[in-house]
Formats: sequence, structure tokens, C-alpha cells
Amino acid sequence: MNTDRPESTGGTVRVEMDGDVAIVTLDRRAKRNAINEQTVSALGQAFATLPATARAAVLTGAGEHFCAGLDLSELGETSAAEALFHSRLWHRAFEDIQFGRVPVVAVLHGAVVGGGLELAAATHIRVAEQSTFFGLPEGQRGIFLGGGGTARLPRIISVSLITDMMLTGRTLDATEGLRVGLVQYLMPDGQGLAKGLELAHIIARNAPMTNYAVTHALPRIADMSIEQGLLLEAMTSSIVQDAPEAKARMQAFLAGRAAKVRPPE
Ligand code: 1HE
Repeated sequence: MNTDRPESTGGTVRVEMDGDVAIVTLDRRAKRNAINEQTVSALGQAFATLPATARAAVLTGAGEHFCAGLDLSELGETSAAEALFHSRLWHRAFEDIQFGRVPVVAVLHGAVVGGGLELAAATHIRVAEQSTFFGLPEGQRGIFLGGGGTARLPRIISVSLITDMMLTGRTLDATEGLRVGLVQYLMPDGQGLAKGLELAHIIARNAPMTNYAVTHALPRIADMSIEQGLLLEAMTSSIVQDAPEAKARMQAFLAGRAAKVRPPE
């Protein structure tokens, strides 16, 4: 890993490069990476200003837990208007993750709860270490989701499961998280980052326009009517295939110089 030129975003978030993969680390470990205003701004800033050489990113948390969610010490006597703008700050920051320039792989361990689960839901691929557990304790705290969870989580897991987690405080372990599709990969403790980096380096080798279409067009098409979606699909695929890199890749396959698709190992 090249840590010669770490790009600092101010205190709670670190960015380092591993070749053409950016590693973004949430590091407020004394507070279990609970997210206060400074942290959510630093997260958004980190993804909005990734080094130009980054073609994929990994998001990870320092310490024993990925993220304990909203920093509850900030709630205090917040008015409705202040809470509204606070929630919108989270929305903007997480938009910079979900609809940023490069795909993001989250590496999860320990608590992934409340706003921490909303953060994970803004990434594109999730790897969980065995220690991971998921929860939405907003019900117990007398608050509600405010970091995009109501919009993003139902596109990953069922509304009935989210309802159960919020009403009863049910938590899921890593194996259950894999079973319900909350994460796509499950790894032994201590091996999540290596897997996340392996996946991110595979992603970084794709044509950038394909990655962009997958992260920006696919989820939006999924939210459209079929008629609108099919038109946007045709327009997106025509732009993606027009890139010189796409043409070179197809020629390489036809000339027998590209890898074939293989069944899973
Ligand atoms: C915190 C927070 C926090 C820890 N805000 N300070 N999130 C929650 O309801 C989760 C609350 N946290 C926990 O349940 C536990 O802390 C953990 C399971 C995550 C970790 O347990 P543990 O035993 O490793 O750590 P700890 O001893 O509980 O916490 C260490 C310190 O971090 C301690 O502070 P200290 O000054 O006494 O050392 C904790 O107070 C502090 N800490 N979590 C503030 N969340 C956009 S809306 C989203 C809405 C939500 O996210 S609601 C869910 C909030």
C-alpha cells in the first residue's frame, strides 16, 4: 500500500492510495466511529475529492466497530428545522458516496448500526467480517432514520425486515446479513480488508464508463417505468460502447487476447 501521500480530509477520515484504489478510513474509534457533523462532512468531502488516479474505493472503519451511527451527543435540544438540515447534510454526503466518480466497496466489522448501516447502504458492494452485526436502534432512541436509510435500505432488504429491526430492536449477525442480501461477501475476522481490496482492484480494471453506468444508470433505471428505463438503457449503452477503450476490449476478445468467462470456483 502506498501511504506516502495520504490526503487528509480533517481529523476523522483518512484517504490513502493502494495503486488505483482509494482506501477511505473512518477513524473516530474512541467514539466507535459515531458520526458527528464534522465526520459526515469529512466523509462527503473525501469521496467528492478522491485523488484523480482513483478508479475504485474501499470504505472501512478503524477500531473495533465499523460505525455506531449518529453521534447521539449532538442531538441535544435540536429543533425540527435544525434536524431537517442535519439530515440533509447526511444526504448530500452519502450522495457523494453512492453517486460519486468511482464504485465503493464497504468493509464491515463489529457494529454497523443506525447511521452506520445507512452509510454502508450508500456503498455499492459490502464485505462483512464475521464479527459484524447490524441494527437499527432508532426505535429505542426515540428517533428515526435520517441518513437515507428509508430510501436505500428497502432497495437492499425487505421493508418487513427493516420494520422488524426498527420496531423490536432485532439485530442481525454477519451470516444473517449475507442470507438476506445486506452484504454480498462474508469473511473471517481480519480478512475483510484484503477481500475488499481484491474486489476493488478487479473493479478498477473495468472500463471507467462501464463502472459509471453501473453505479449511476442501473439504480436509476431500476426506479423508472419499463418504458423510461429501456430508453435510458439504450442511451447509456450507446455512450458506454462508444469509448475507445470499449472498442479495444471487444477487439481483444475477438482476437483471442481477452479472458473468457469462467464458472465460479
Ligand atoms: C457514542 C455512540 C454514539 C458509542 N453516539 N457516542 N447509535 C446507537 O444507538 C448505538 C450506540 N452505541 C452502542 O450501542 C455501543 O457503543 C456499540 C455497540 C456501538 C459499541 O459498544 P462498546 O462497548 O464497544 O463501546 P461503548 O463503551 O458503548 O462506547 C465507547 C464510547 O463511544 C463511549 O463514550 P465514552 O466517552 O464513555 O468513552 C460511548 O458513549 C461512545 N459512543 N456510540 C455518541 N452513537 C442520521 S440519523 C441516524 C440515527 C442513528 O444512527 S440512531 C443509532 C445511534
